[in-house]
Parts: sequence; C-alpha cells; structure tokens
Amino acid sequence: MSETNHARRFGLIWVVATIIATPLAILLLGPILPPGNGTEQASGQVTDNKVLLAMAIPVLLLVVIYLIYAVIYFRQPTGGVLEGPAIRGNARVQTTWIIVTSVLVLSLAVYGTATLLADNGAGSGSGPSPLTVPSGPKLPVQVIGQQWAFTYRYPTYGGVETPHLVLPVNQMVELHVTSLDVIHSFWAYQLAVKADANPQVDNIAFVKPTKVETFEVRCSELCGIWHGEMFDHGRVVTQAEFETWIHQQQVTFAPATKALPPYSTTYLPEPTRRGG
Ligand SMILES: [Cu+2]
Repeated sequence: MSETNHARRFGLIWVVATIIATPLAILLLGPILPPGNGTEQASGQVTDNKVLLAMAIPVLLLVVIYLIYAVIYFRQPTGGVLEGPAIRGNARVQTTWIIVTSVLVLSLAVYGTATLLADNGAGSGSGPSPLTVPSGPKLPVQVIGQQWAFTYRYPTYGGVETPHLVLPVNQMVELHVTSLDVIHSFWAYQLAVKADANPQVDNIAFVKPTKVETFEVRCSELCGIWHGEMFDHGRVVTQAEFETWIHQQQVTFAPATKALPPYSTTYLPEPTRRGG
C-alpha cells in the first residue's frame, strides 16, 4: 500500500472518530464537569471546560488512533526492514502542523480573554481596580486571610466580622480579598471563585450565587504549617435567611466589632491591625 493511501485512510478514521466522539463526550461528561452550576461564574467555567474538552478530543484521538494504526500497519516484518519516507523536511506536514497548532492556541487565547472581560473576571481576583464591573447593586463582603483561617467582614452591616461565609442567593457579591500576614488564596470551589489574598492588597472578585447550597472554602496557597487547616464550609441561603443570619451575627459579635479597627480595604499586620 502506498504512503498516500495510509494518510487518507488514517485521516478518514480520525475524522469519523472525532465526529462521533466529540458530541458524545460533551453530552455524557458535560453535566458532570467541574465546578457545577451553583453560581453564574461556575456555569461559565463549565462552558469553558466544555470548549476545552471539545478542542482536546480531536488531539487525543489523533495521537491514540495514530499509535494504534502504526502498531498495526508499520510493524517491522520478521527478517525484513520496513522504513517509510522521512517526515523531516516535508513542507506540507510542517506547514499544516504550524498552522493548526497556532490556530488552536490563538483561538483559545482570544476566547479566554473575551470570556474574562465579558464575565467580569469569571470568578478570579481582578486586583483593586477590575477592568470590568458588573452593573446593578452588589453586596460587598471582605475576605480576610490569616494564619490559619479566613474571616469575613460585611461593611454594609456595620463592619461585622464572621468566622463563616454566608451569602444570599441571586445577589451579585463583590468580594474584597486581602490578608493580614502572608500570601493566602481564597478558593470557594462550588462558587467558582479563586482569588489571591495578599497583604496590603484589595483583590476584588465578583460572584453571583444562583443556587441555595453549601460550598467548600479552602486556602490554595501554601501558607505555613497549618495551611491544610484553612478549610471551612460556607452557605448560600435565601435573601430572608441571610437577613436573619446577618442580624444575629451583628448581635453576637457586637463586642468584637467594637474592638475591631474600622472597615478598610487592607489592614496592617497584627498586632496593630489598623486600616492601612
Ligand atoms: Cu492560607
């Protein structure tokens, strides 16, 4: 069999396999792709993961099918030598390779940039002055990292500081992530939020919960011996439940709130912990 026939036959097998496998994988794996659909940002990330999956499957099939094809058809015959033409210097193969890989990578770069802008950071920390800010009312919540726990301040509720994060559903939240000591990273998996908590930095991330649920909070930046302890559960609740909860917190932590420095976007390290 000539070289051309191999190329055509392999190409045909690959195209057919891709046409069958790509929609099938999206259909079967789509619903279980991380991080779920608990927030607008999480749903956006699921869509991004589907796009990545759809682009990765043809590449995976290319490699695997070629491997199997080569094992079957390009075996060295017993006692003989099988050697095809060298691929090095083949202008057609090289040009195709450069064009295809460039288009794949550049289109993903364009898609990623457009998505980040359209989705106001897509759940990532965008620094103290984000390029895009969602319109409409936003609930500001400060996330404070310290060795070894996150605490949360609600500036519109008297600056009360709570040990757990509770958010109202269907409300755009403006997270102000900062740290009192070393570098931490605030990661709320089901919320699809991951933002660095750096001392003296007000790192803003937007999130809009769309589902009443419990979510996990972790520190995702090695920050000392009890880094692994920086784990907690937060809750997304109804607006009414949130109001009840936050007023309870205001009463419970009233003495502590009095002793706290006034709300500030960043704080100087302990023990002074003044607004800075
Ligand atoms: Cu940490």
